[in-house]
Formats: sequence, C-alpha cells, structure tokens
Amino acid sequence: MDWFCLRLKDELSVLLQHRNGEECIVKRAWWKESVVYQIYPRSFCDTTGDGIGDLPGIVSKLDYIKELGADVIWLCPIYQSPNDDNGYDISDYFRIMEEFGTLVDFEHLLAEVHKRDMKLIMDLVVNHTSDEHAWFVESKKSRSSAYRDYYIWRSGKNGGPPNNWGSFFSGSAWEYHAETDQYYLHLFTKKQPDLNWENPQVRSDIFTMMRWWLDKGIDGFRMDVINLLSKHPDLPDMPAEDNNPHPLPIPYTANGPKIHSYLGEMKTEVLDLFPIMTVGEMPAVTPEEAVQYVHEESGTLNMVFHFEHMSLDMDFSRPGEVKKWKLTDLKAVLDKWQHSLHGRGWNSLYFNNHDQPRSVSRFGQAKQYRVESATALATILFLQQGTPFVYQGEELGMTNCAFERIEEHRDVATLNMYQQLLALGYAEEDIFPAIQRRSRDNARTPMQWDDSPNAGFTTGKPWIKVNPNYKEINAKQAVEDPDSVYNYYKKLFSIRRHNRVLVYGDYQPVLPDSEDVYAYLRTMDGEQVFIIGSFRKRPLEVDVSTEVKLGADRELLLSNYPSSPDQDNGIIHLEPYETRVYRIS
Ligand code: ISL
Repeated sequence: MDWFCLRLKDELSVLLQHRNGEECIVKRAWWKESVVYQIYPRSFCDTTGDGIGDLPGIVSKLDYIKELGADVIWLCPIYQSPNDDNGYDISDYFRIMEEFGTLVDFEHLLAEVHKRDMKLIMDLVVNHTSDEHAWFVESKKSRSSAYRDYYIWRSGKNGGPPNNWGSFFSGSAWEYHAETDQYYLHLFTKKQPDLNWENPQVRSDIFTMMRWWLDKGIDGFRMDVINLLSKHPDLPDMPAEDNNPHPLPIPYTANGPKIHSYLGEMKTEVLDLFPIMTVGEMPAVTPEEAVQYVHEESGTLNMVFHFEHMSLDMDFSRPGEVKKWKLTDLKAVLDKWQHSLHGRGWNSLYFNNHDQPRSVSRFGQAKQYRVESATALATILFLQQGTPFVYQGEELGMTNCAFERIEEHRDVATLNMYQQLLALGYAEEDIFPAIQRRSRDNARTPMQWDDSPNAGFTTGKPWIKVNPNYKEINAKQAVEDPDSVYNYYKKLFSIRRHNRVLVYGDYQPVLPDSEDVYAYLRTMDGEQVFIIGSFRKRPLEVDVSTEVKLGADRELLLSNYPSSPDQDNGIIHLEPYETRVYRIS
C-alpha cells in the first residue's frame, strides 16, 4: 500500500486483525466513535411547573450533556400520544406531545443541539400506533374501511381470540371489537394496535413520515422493536405453557419472514438518502441474526440493541421474579456478542435505559459501594467494541427507587403485571418485592438535578415519585465533586475519544472463568489497552501474568481509586469494585 492509500485507510477505515490471524477492514464512522445520551423527556427537566419534563427543559441542560462528553442525544418519543405507554403509543407522528411543547420548540432544540456540534436521533415507533391514531380510528369503523388493512384484524376462533398469543404487557395479544365482530392484534397494550406491514400503503406512509423528520435535519432513528414488524403469515398458536394461557409469540413475530425485505425497502426509500445513524432495538435476536441486520456491507441498520444480558437476572419460570446472576454468565453473553460482531457489524453498549431497573442496583452495590460499582460497571462495558449509550441519571449513579405502594407506580407494564399476578393467585407480599426490583418505573423517576425540592426537576407536582435519595445523589453535587460518577464518566469518554483502539480494537477476554473480576484486552495496530474491574466487596489479589504483559512502561489511563500500587509481576491488588485501565503498549 502506498503512502496515500495508507493515509486514506487511516482516515476512512481501520485494519483489524482477528485472533485467528485473519485481517479485515472496518469502515470508520461518526456513529461508531460517538457516545449517545438517552433522554426520557417526561422525567428530564420541567420548565412549566406542570410536573412533566419538556423540550425547553432539555435545551436548558444541553451544556451539561455536552460537558459529559456525549455526541448524540436520543430522545424517547415526543410525538402526540394519549400516553398509555408514555409516548410509545403515537396518535400523530407529525405533532409534538402538548406537555412537551411545540414543533417550534423542537426546531429550536435541534438547532441548539447542532450549534453545540452534537447530533439528535428520534425514537421511531412503527410496529404499532396508538388506538387513537386517525388510521386506527378509521380502521375500526367497518370491515370495509379503506384503513381496515392498516392493522391486523382477524375473526375469533371457538368463541375466543384468533390464537393464544400473549402480549408483552400481560394478557391476550388480541382485543375484541364488538361493532365489527373481529379482534385486532396488539403485542403491547390494547391501546397499541400492531400495524400491518404486509400492506404496501402502510410502508409507504411510514417512509414518508420518516423522510419528513429527516428533512427537518434530525440525525437518525432509534427503532423501537424493529425486528417484530413481520408476523408469521398464518399466526399459528403457540405451544401451551403451564400456568400461562397467553405465551409470548416470539417465534412467530421476531425476525419474521419478510423483515429483511421491509427493512431493505426502508433503506432504499429513506435511510440511504441521508447520512444518518440507525439503531435497531431487537428483542429475541441472536448474534448471527443480528449480523444480518447490521452487517458492514449488506446490513440495513447501523447497530443493534440486543437484550441478552438484560435477561440474566430474570426468572422466566416465575412471572416478574428476579434470580441471582453470575459474573461469568454476564461475561459469557457480552463476550459472545463482542466476538460475533467483530469486523462484521456494529454493537451498542448499554446497561440502562427507560425499560430497565438501574444498573447500579442490579449489577452493582447501590448502598456501600455505589460510586465504585457504578464506575466499574461503566468501565467494563463502555470500553468494549460498540457505541456507548448512557441513560439519563446513569452518569450520576442514580439507583432504583424505593416505591412503597402500587399506587405510586405509573408504568402500564408494571400495573398490568401486578394485576396478572394477583389473578394467578400470587400474594401481594410476594408480588411487590419482585415489582420493586424489576419495574421500569425505577428508571423513570425524575432526573436529580440538585437538592432543592423535587430534585430541581419541577416546581410543580412531579408526575411520578422522586427518588428520596436526591439530596445525596444529584447533578449539582456530582459536577462539583471530582470523585463523582459524573466526573469519572467524563474521563472515561475522553480516553475512549483519544484512543482509537478502544473504539475499533480487537477484544480479548482475560480470566474469563473468574467470578471476581471482569477483564479484557483491546488491541489494534500494535497498541494494547488492558481493562479490569472487580465485582467483589472485599479486596482481591488477581494474577493476570500469564495473559497480560504489564511491563514497566505501562501507563495507568484511568482508575476509580486514588492510585494504588501494583507490582510488575502481573499481580494486581484491587480494592472493592476497583477498576483500572492500562495502556500496555
Ligand atoms: O420493557 C420491557 C421489559 O421490561 C420489554 O419487554 C419492552 O417492552 C421491550 O423491550 C420493547 O420496548 C420498547 O417498546 C415498547 C415500549 O413500552 C418500551 O418502552 C420500548 O423501549 C412498546 O413500544
């Protein structure tokens, strides 16, 4: 390769070497090198005093987000919605939810984001609409409505629904409509009817809507449950399950027969026309299936949001229950995704979002070692290959909230599950602890800005309980405290930005069988970085000498403890939840 080609390669792509010696070229892309900050607008910042966050509130916090080191903002849905599922039930794709502001507010927000050299991606919810969307209102009018076929209507069977499918949010996935004597499919709540992607008119209308937003200048989409669009054409019954009359129809809805054709059409009609970023949220996807969606050359989307590590602490045999997870299980899942996608397709990295309990309460130690475990978790996750996604408040080490009564909950999935478990005969005292640990409301309590009433989120009555720990855990404190989770995140993203090996490098696990530490190497172009994090509440001596050459010229790039000495022989002493990042060549 001559000098010019080498320079060009360096600008546009990186040459990677797999452990088996094979080489591959991976294209550089802004969305691979970015950090994404996710905002749940309802709970972010309220400027009107109605207890609900809004778009001007987001504008007022852009400098805070920029300062953290984020490049892209992902906005959870802000479209008009009756809020059965907080905006994931859209009644008008072209309007802004009134509580959040207006289209003018949105345009102002977008301009302010761009002014700070950041980008903004929107949530795209097109598996379903609200039942209050004009299409559904028309669709349900009669069997011969021009919009009937926009949704999935079927006649009942044996006096019941067309099949035994269950909804993600409890109960049957079918709702009966007496006026037209048919059922419609809703994989989520009954106010979220599934669109019929078989209908070319549906696809065309959705593509028009997507172009409309992209023409406004947005920088991409996070695509809600995008791998559920293509249902099995026969809608077959699921095999019966004990104690569950409504099994989730994953095999007949996820990665269905026409999904790649629909997304291929979306790519030609929309995505290829704009220099954007796309991330597909995909429940029930294997790494091999994911590669088909996000393949470097042939994929339709840029990156995948998979769920496999989010299931580790769930006990599917007992609805709503949590189970003990093992560090080796977490490593096995994340390692598998790292290896399967390396050089083939791009990953996203997350432990938190608006659907998940807070990671420091779930995988860390929210009481005794909150700062240490929050920073260790971030280090071992965000220095893997993929684009980091930070969910609002994660950078403060926000924790699960102590909800005390079911009346304090707002999330429709939580409330439905509670009712379902009661109906199945579970006792209230058994249900509530599981709900406390699992509820999506844990992530949706208001952002904790300072120690003033309601954590500085609103001057009114917040739409959902504020976590009582806001006096200790809040952004004002964290920004000022050099040892806070926030200031650690800043350093973490800064070293990622300045070390291309941490974005593109090969990933190699170290001590994969250890239940004590998560450790790995990233390698590229003769550079190597070693990352290690303890998951123990007691001090440890860890011997990495056979796998890692920690020479005298190693450089400690980052640590969450004041410098602790180690020895040249590869024995590392780690304090509880201590994490370190070394450049070793
Ligand atoms: O939240 C879940 C488990 O706690 C998931 O089952 C979730 O419903 C699934 O991840 C899909 O999530 C997305 O689509 C839903 C919406 O409620 C979620 O907020 C969204 O992230 C329906 O639009």
